[in-house]
Amino acid sequence: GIIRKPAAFISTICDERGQELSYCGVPISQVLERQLGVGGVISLLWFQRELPEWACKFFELVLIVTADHGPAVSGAHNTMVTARAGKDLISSVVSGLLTIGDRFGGALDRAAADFCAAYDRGLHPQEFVNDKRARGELIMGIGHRVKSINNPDSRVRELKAYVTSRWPAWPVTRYALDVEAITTRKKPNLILNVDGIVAAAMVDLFRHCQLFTAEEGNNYINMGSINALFVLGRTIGLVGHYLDQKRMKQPLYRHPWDDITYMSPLN
Ligand code: Q5B
Repeated sequence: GIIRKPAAFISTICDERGQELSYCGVPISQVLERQLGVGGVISLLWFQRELPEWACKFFELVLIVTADHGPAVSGAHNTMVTARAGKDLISSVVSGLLTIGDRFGGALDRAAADFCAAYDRGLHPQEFVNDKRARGELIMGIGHRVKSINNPDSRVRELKAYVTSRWPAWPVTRYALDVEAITTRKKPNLILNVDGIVAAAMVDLFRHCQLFTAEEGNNYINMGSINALFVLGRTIGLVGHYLDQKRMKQPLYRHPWDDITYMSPLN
């Protein structure tokens, strides 16, 4: 018989060959007819399964609240500077996306891994905080440059209200909130931030929606799927900042000299 050449790629999430495009086996007409929404599409294309409505709505809520946080944050700043240097949409958006990391918007996966590891080890939240301090490590998902218990982050409040009213169980979110109660006693801005609440909620989602094995849930955390929610959400805002600068025909940005301390090592 004919020996088929082994395929160069295996792909499991989308098939465009037939009459109708399908996302993880669900025809696109069904996706629309059943109003699965963007959350349902994330559920199919990222997690290869139809997650319950409360989970899909959560993805959409995360996209809405992370879409933008003003022009001053690292990502928006880079996008605006790049747009004003005359670059195209993709270059400008990518330059903003590349700032996402531990300090800005990219703390979700490590926060998820750390909160759930500490919870699973039965570490008291105070022991977890002490342990991090002893290692000289920051707690991922804790702390904000401008938000604090005196200036609460309404995004976190909305997400917390949704999770605590819709999740079948949310022990890791509870744990993260207990950590926040300790860290905010040290400094008022050491709140559970937007990265932290999404991270903890996603661990509880993986563990309690009854559609993932423990191994699958851990793999999704390790693969970076929780950071992906912030990346996708913030891309909406970065496109907005690019269009905003272009619309206003903003000139090349040059940082003012009086805002730079010039220091030579030789004098
Ligand atoms: N301290 C976020 O720092 C920030 C501590 C801590 C223990 C902590 C910092 C941090 C962990 C990573 C994280 C996501 C860099 C943040 C986001 C999206 C955003 C952004 C926006 C949006 C802020 C001052 C003192 C020091 C530190 C101690 C600080 N954080 N201790 N655990 N986590 N967090 N990132 O205010 O004794 O004085 O030396 O890295 O979760 O990115 O809107 O801006 O939507 O765009 O600059 O919301 O917390 O404070 O670093 O100068 O520290 O607090 O050890 O103690 P700050 P620092 P000491 S959400």
